[in-house]
Amino acid sequence: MIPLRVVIAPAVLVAAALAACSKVPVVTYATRTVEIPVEGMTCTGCEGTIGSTVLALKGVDACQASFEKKLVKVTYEPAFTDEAHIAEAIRSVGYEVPGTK
Ligand SMILES: [Cu+2]
Repeated sequence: MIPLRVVIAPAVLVAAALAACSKVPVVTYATRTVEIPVEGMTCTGCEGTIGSTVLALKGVDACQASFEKKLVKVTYEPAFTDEAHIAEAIRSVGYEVPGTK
């Protein structure tokens, strides 16, 4: 009779290998969330313009613009972009980001 542990051991190894492999595609980067003051938004259309512009940037995971709060909340991966780049994109579609040029 085959000892039970011999049967179990390979199954455990396969499970461990699968667990290790399954982590490979799920590469997560550190993210940072900032609220950037933006001047010039007057309606939800402005929010949409800024949202789609910022979301198109590489490294941006989320963007929520509020014309009422005059804020654009952005979650990004610092490995790929930074606040200066995001501010530049916002200015490029006609809005002001105080404190940046
Ligand atoms: Cu507008």
